Amino acid sequence: MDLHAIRQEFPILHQEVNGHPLVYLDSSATSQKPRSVIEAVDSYYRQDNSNVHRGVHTLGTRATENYEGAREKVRKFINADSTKQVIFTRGTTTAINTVAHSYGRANLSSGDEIVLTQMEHHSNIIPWQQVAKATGAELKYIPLQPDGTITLEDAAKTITANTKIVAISHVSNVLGTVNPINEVAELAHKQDAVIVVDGAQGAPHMKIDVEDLNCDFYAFSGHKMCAPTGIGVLYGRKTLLENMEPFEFGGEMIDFVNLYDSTWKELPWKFEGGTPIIAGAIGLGAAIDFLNEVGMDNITKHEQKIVSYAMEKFQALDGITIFGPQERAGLITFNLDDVHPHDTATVLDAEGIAVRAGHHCAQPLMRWLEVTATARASFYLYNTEEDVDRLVEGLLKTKEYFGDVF
Ligand code: 7TS
Repeated sequence: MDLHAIRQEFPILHQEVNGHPLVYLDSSATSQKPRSVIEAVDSYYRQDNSNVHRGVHTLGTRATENYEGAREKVRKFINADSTKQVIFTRGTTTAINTVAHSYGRANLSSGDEIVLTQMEHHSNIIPWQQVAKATGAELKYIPLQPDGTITLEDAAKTITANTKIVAISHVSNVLGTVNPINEVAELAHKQDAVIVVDGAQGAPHMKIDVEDLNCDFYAFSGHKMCAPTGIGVLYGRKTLLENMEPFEFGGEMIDFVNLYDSTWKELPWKFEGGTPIIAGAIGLGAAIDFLNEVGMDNITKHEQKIVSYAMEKFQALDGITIFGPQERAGLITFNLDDVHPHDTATVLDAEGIAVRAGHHCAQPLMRWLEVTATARASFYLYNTEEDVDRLVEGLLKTKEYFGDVF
């Protein structure tokens, strides 16, 4: 599929915002959805809507087949051994909380260490803070280099014999840094620790092979990879998942319930208490079909082309600070001198250009960068070089406008 054909699949892109054709540069927050995903959700509700794993009626059977079919698509997409290792969650946040709660609380005690990096999203910090408070474990952070990367020397120093869990983002949502997961996994395993990967900004943008990455847990969100909101995935090693207690208790996840005690279903269902996110999972299945049709390697290549083009244009501008390394995933976080990022985003919005401004749910990283907020443009498979040109024009207008003020 060429770029024009890809863009045709996204109805939302073909509209004017504030009198200008929309330029959507906020896919790291949430991606847009192709027609096939919208139609899969629509078709489920029109034709198959029914609860899963219950009863024998035809709609229920269809819904169950579609829901479990989506799980198989996810399994293949990340190259997991078995669908037992694919747990549907509400998103990355719920997936990490599941590990922190079910694995962390059972396996940590005073004197143990949880190792994070200084670039983590709040969703990969706060669950660990809470577990540390509950168990007496300690948090440690792998420091950042001036360009926002980590070194393996620092990682090796921070991960010690006391480390039980290493939790690290695959790709930073602020810096665009791609972390060396494989090497960090090796360091963690050498110390008998497990590695939990926050893949929220990884899975949408590159081919994921959980075997190759050698990770113990991998968490990601559907809504950042063309699927609906409210669906995500926790992948885990089978032996680890088997030994973990469920995080939520209730319907769907039980085997036998007695008055004073109960037993759980086998994997993956013991972690899916309550009526699951059926339409969301089906939408995620359709999103994976779409991404596979385009090809994950093609998506990575395209984003690299767009981000390199944007970096070149940005670096030619005066009075701009770019955060993060030169080699990066498809996003640029930046600030214009003397302009608050919210003002930048507001002027751009008036031009029909959507970028994000704020702390990007990474307040500790903002403090490390010595800013309170930044602007961020993030790219996906549907963005074009013309989008970047429009952004740069918008930034020049912003500077012109605020130049009178300062
Ligand atoms: N981890 C990372 C690295 C993220 O970028 C995000 C969301 C999350 C975890 C949480 O994902 P959720 O789907 O559970 O909310 N990041 C962003 C962002 O950068 N702007 O808005 C949301």
